[in-house]
Parts: sequence; C-alpha cells; structure tokens
Amino acid sequence: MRNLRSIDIVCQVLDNYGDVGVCWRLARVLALDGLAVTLWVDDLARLQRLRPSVDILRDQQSLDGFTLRYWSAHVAPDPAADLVIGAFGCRLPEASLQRMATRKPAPVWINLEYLSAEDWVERSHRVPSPHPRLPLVEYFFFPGFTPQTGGLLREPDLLSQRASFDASERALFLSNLGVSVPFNSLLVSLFCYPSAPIESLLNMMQSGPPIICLIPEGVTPLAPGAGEKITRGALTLQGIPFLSPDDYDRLLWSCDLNFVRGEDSASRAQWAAQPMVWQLYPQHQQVHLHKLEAFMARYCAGLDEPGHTAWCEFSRWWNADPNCSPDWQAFMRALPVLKLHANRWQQRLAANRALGSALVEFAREIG
Ligand code: TRH
Repeated sequence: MRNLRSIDIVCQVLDNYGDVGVCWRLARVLALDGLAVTLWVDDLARLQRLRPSVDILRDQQSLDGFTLRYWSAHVAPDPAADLVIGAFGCRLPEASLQRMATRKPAPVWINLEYLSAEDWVERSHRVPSPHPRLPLVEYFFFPGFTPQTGGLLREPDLLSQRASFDASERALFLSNLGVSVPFNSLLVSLFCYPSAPIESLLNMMQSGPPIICLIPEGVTPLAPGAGEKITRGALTLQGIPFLSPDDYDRLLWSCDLNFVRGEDSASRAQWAAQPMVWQLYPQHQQVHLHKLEAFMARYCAGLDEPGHTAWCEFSRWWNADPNCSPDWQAFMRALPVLKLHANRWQQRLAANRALGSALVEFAREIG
C-alpha cells in the first residue's frame, strides 16, 4: 500500500468546458483531502470562463487549494507526484513519460476516462495497460453509475448543501440573478449543444404550462442577452450570465427541470435530484444514441408508466433520434413522478463511492 501525498492531473482541452470542468472539480475535491494537487491545463482561457480569477498569463498559480500550471506542445508537463492522472485519453508528451519512467518508484499512472453507462465500462474499469517501451503501466479508470465503476465526482458536503438549499435560499439566489417566478410557473434551465432542436422545444413550451426558461449566455443565439426577457405565449425566455460552477449547481437545484449536456453538467443535474433531460455529446454514427439507451436502462429502473415512456421518448427526441416524436404535454404531466424518481436516483448514486476517493483508494492499492 503506497503512501500517497501528491497528485498531478493533466488536462488537454479538446473543446467546450467538460474536460477542464471535470479536472478542476477533481483537483479541488482531492485538495480537500490534504493532498498536494497540481492541475496541468493547456488552455487557461477555457478554465478562466469557469473560474474568472485564473490569470491566463501566469504559468503557475494557486487556485481553490491546488496549484494550477500551464502546459503546451513546447512546455511538457513535468509530473513529479506519486499519482499522475491523465484525463480523458490525454496523451502525455514523450518528455513527460520519459521523466516519469526514470523515477523510483515510478508514479501510479491513471487514465481517467469519459462517463458512460454502457456495460463494457465495468469490464474495462481498473484494467492495466503496460507501456510498450517504458517501465510504466497505465490504468484505465472509468467514472460511472454502478458500484463496479469509479462513481461520480461528489464533494464531501455536496448532498448536505443540496439538502439544506431551502425555499428562502432559492428565492435569494434567484433574485440575485434577477429572476422572479410567479407561483404557477415552472422554472427550467437550458444548457445544450447547438444541434439540439431548440426552436421546436421553445415552440412546445409556448403551449403551456407557464414556464420561465433560463438560458446562460453563449448557449444559443435564440436566447435573449443576460438580464433580458422575451415572452412567447406561455413561455418567458430569460437570459442569465454564464455562472460559476457552484452557482450553476444552485441553478440546477432551483429549477423544476434542467436541460443539461456532455458530462459534467449532466452529473451535477443528477446530484441536484430534479427532473432532467440529458443531451449527450454528439458523436459520429449516432454512437451517443447507444450511450443514451445504456443510461436510460439504468436510470429508468423503478420509473413506472406513464413517466417512463414520456421521459424516454422526450430524451430520445432531444438527442436527435429520428424515430421519436415527443409529447410535450405528457412529459409535463410526468414531472411530479420524475421529481420523485430523480430523488431516488440521487440516493442510489450516493450509495456508490465518490470518484475522487475511489481514485485515491485505487492508487494506494496498486502503488
Ligand atoms: O461543455 P460540455 O459540452 O463538455 C463536453 C463534455 O464533457 C464531453 O463529454 C466532452 O467530450 C467534451 O466536453 C470535450 O458539457 P459539460 O460536460 O456539461 O461541461 C460544462 C461545464 O460548464 C460544467 O462543468 C458546468 C459548467 N457550467 C458553468 O459552470 N456555468 C454555466 O453557466 C454553465 C451553463 C455551465
């Protein structure tokens, strides 16, 4: 069993906010455990969107209890920690691997993979892959929804904070955002990819029930600017600023229905225990539709009709399944049942180990 004191996380930003969002969240949660954490990021501007205090001109700085460092094709990361985590298939430069290989003992090296509910994930979780030339072994580590995976990222106090977020905190949070919700209106948040059928969704929402739909800046050109509103029938569209990750959590907790995407916002929406519709990261040959079905098979266990059909059909449609036409009113009628189900699902997830502690425990075990 290895004495683990320090961790390097290496993040290569592909696009969007998910890679850097997950890595930032992981770094913050591991640092809470008293570990010396360094997060290497090759696109500080992207992280700055989430954490405005990041100085994009500084190669090294402190952030949220850990050290943030910049890396690029010219400045390879120099991971010196007991555990090195490459996030999402991030290919570590040869120079970094060479340095890792000369260390005695070699660091534990983990590749943190993307989130998927597919069955093969459980089989591939914790599988070693020896480097073809160097004396290094890379282990694949998968987040997931079952005890046979690495679980989801969860801060130690997340669920207690969520549980204590009451009506008065919600009202204060929303009023600080300039949002007021008439008592008979539903509050919805919308975060999605441009490929989603947004215009069709807004048309459906116009038909009622009354809805205030909050859209963070940059999500779609159909949204009004931050602080502005547009009314279309029963629908009020309201633009809000792009929020800090912690405030984005509060937004998810505040809404009766959340549209989320990718990986991290989807995970946060599940911890929020509110009904959600997940747009998966669109992939070639509709691979994301298989991933959606795999998630549905797990998520819908215990969800009775008609909520089951209403949610599945709507989710398939939102993910561009050509065989689905959604029934908005049926979906709206199912919301109370979906709310109960979202609570149950959150409790099921909470019974799994949190991703941060699962990673550390595994590294100690194999180190
Ligand atoms: O931005 P994304 O589309 O990221 C994606 C996915 O992770 C995908 O799996 C990956 O392959 C691709 O990146 C490269 O969606 P995601 O994962 O939800 O990340 C968005 C982050 O932005 C999340 O941490 C929540 C955060 N966020 C805020 O902090 N404030 C906001 O106002 C909003 C809308 C989001």
